[in-house]
Amino acid sequence: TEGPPPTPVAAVSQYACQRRTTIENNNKIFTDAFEVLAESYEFSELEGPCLAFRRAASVLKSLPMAVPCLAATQGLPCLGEHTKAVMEEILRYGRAFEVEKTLSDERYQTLKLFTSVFGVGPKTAEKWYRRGLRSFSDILAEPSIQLNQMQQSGFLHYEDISRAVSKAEARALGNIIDEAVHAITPDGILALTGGFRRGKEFGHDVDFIVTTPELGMETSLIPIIINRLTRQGILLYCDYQASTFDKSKLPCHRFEAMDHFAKCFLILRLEGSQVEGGLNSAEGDSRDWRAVRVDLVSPPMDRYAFALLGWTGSRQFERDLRRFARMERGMLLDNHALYDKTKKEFLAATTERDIFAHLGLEYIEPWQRNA
Ligand code: DCP
Ligand code: MG
Repeated sequence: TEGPPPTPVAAVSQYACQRRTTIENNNKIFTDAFEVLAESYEFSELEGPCLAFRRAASVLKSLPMAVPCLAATQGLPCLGEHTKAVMEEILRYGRAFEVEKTLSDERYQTLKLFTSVFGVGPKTAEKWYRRGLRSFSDILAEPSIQLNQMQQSGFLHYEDISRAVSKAEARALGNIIDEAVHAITPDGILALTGGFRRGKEFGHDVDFIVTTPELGMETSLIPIIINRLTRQGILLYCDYQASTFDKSKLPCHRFEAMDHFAKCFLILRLEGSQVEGGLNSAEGDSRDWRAVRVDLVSPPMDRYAFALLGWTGSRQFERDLRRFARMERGMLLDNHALYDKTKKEFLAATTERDIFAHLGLEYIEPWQRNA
């Protein structure tokens, strides 16, 4: 008895850059669980299992429907024994023991709390935890702790900057930066990047690229913008990092968290009157302004496409672009350039499409990069 031939299902790639992942996540119950475990492993500096859970979460995010049973994960990449065991528990009981245990773990809770402060990374959080500190008041009452400028601002504006930034607020900030850029140079270029470029409704900050068509002119852009924001009285915090970009040292051989372009990490004061529909403020907060985190990066124009691709994210999408380039194409990609190791040459690009084409990848739209 011969049934109909099985319908061929397009295989899901192990690389996020060969999948289309919108903001619609049909497997949130699993991916939230995986992200808790990934973060917990990150706090313990166990990179292997951390990455495994991040990859598994990313694969499930790309699926057009919720996984109904473990059998449905047949043939999916990046799902190992451990991830499948967690999924099975969630399918059966609606939750997984290991995740529950992690969420109620004092160390996890404390490190999560401490790293939620702007300027506090896992290293600092761990150091404070080992000294027996467990709350913000513990930290602020400890005389031997010297907070740096960034952390002081992080605590000062904690309420505001830990609340999500809305799309309308991102748009209002875009107007402010756009005005500054064009007051400086009429042919200045401003582009929204990060999560909002991927179509997210909310973000933890707003990311922009600012540059000029004339090579070299972009280096003065951020300092002038900062000056202007200061005069407007809306600059609450500024960490400016001048460019350390050196063409002769291209490209970096490993994934770097930071590139070498001029950039600044800001906290800006946003007025409610500037935001269509008003501020996303806490209930009972009668202020007509809020503090928001904004990042600006300023690559030279001939690096624009690489910077845009690198700052649009998501992080997992970026990781897999670089991994794909290295493993499948013998190429090195970072936020500055693409290098072909076989041909021993740099591959130029003026658009993101050029970079995908050099890599032999189908173009993935920004809103499909929510891996
Ligand atoms: N980025 C990266 N690796 C890092 C930091 C940043 O690849 N270590 C890139 C990818 C990110 C983008 O920069 O998408 C912006 O960084 P954000 O931390 O602002 O991340 P998102 O904008 O994606 O998310 P959020 O909504 O939390 O701001
Ligand atoms: Mg962002």
